Amino acid sequence: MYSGAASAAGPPRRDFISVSLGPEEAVGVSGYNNSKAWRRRSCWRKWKQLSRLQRSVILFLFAFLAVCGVISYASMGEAWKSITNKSFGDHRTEQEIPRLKLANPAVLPAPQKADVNHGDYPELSLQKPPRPPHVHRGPFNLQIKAPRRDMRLKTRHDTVRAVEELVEADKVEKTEKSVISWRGAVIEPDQNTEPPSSKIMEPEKPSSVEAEDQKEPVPINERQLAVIEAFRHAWKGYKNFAWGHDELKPLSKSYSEWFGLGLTLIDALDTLWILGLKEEFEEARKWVANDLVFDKNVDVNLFESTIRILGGLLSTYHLSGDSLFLEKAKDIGNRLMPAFKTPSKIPYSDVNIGRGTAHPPRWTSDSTVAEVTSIQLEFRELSRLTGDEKFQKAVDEVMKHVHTLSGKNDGLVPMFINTNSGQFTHLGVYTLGARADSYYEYLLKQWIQGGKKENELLEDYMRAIEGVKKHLLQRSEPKKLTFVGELAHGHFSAKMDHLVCFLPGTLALGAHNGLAADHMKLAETLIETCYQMYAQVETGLSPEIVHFNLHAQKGHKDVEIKPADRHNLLRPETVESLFYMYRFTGDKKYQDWGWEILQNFNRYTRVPTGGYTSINNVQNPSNPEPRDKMESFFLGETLKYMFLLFSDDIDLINLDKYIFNTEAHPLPIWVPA
Ligand code: DMJ
Repeated sequence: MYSGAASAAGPPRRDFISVSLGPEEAVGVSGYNNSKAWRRRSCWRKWKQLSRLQRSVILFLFAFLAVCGVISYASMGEAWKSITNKSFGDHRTEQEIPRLKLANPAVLPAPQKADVNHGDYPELSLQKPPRPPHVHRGPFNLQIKAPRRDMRLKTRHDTVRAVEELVEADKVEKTEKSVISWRGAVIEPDQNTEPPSSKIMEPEKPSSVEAEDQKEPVPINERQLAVIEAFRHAWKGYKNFAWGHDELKPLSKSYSEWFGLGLTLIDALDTLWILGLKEEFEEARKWVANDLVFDKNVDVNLFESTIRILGGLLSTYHLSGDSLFLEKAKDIGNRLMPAFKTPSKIPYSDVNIGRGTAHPPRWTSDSTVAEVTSIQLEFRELSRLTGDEKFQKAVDEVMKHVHTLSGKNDGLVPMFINTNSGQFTHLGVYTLGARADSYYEYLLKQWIQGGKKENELLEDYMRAIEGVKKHLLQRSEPKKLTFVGELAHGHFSAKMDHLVCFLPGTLALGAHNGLAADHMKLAETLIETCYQMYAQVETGLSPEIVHFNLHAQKGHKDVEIKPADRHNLLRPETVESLFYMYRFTGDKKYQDWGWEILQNFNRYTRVPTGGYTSINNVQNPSNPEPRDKMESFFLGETLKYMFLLFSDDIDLINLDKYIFNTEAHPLPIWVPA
């Protein structure tokens, strides 16, 4: 336009550049010249030949494309950042992830996880069509998520193609749902389960046992009848001498108080229901309705009252559908909440449920690791039922915190944690027994309760079991029983608490839920050991603690018992594991072993006037030295697990629908298998 235009003011104005052809350039005029300079000038000439309007349109198009380019680059960058940061809802820092993966790879491979949240990156999938389901390259999110909101459909053809992509992507999504694999075991989390950390919107109804009621009832067998008889006998003692109090003292025909909250009665409620003792249940219900009062100036232990009282009330609510139990559960749940008001949010061990104050034990500001990590199933369920997320938030925070703590040894945790600093204390001692036991149990059980989605829990559980295998397993002489010992500052001790006998059952439950098959093998070996802890003892009852012989000595059995450890508190752990083993294998020897144990309880711990008692000496059949105390867990756990062990009805508390808390109170799995 400007070039060559005449001006009155002077010579014609030459805009931009003048084109004067030198000898070399001139070559190009007549013939083909592919030099850069020539091409540039030729383009320029063409450009100059365009009308002003044409040039404006082209410039506008360029500018528009440039803007589009910048926008899509920025959004891709964002999406990529979220993909790389997300890592399965992982709360670890970038630096921690490689460290965890590298930690002793031979022993502990990191779980391979694929895909988490398909829903976050809609625009990217427009650029890449979905791959066939078997192709696993790159982050799944990039490959399979179809666009949902930002899709711009311009033509009919575009629409059809996009719909096809959506259908295909949905197919892929279904096939490639979150998969965690661990040593060959593939675990497929349930896609319908809401992650438990998500906001709780609607209170839940009780899980119903109606479906189970609809099918033909499986008749109760002889052994189950024997359990009912034992339970009735125990109940008779409790009713006559300790009604409404915490524990029966069957010899002195009196009672002892711990919290003054009718502990045995509450612990036994769901057992009454499961055993079908309707009359007794109704009587107990009346007491709960009329006499159970939590507004009391009394210190209770957070863990014990959670697993026995809160757990017992929640499971009874689920089994019976009676809202009285939920109301009571809410009441105690709220009264326990002050325990979490600590500098670290690791709860104090004791709460005054009347005053709303909490404190650690007098001599320390530490809490026990098993205690603060074994209240989660109950508080999470309370949130689900009430729609109030505060309960779950408090206990989830504890788990998240413990997950990040240092001081573990290949997943094994120390026994104490400080409520001020939030750090483990008394480092270097590792056990699966007292003060640590149910930490491991609840890792697995929370994972199952929440629909197998909370990968940190699974990770910690799998790591811990590898830690057990690496540091705590040994074989005894002469029978070469595999047992779980303890580690204290690098020194192995061949000591095993009876409490550890929860482990075979937990391992079997994990294997049933898709975890490594070698967990089941280990469970089978360990339950044999737990059984031997009974069978090798004079009364056929296990002591509280055994020491295993590591070296063969003439006349010595595998199991040695120290005088201070030879008591039996009517504990449930071995029958609990027998129950799981029978459910998952159908091997009747587990029922037979349980039957032997029941008979020995009857022989050595039954008090003729009603009730059963702990004993001081399992090695003396002629005088087992009764202690005059029936622990509440004998009715809450031991007899309940016996009854379930002898049952051939897998729907009697179906393990794909319910998860037992550590006091044997069944709570629903949020999305049953
Ligand atoms: C119960 O209160 C629970 O099983 C707890 O986890 C461990 N101790 C007793 C039973 O032995």
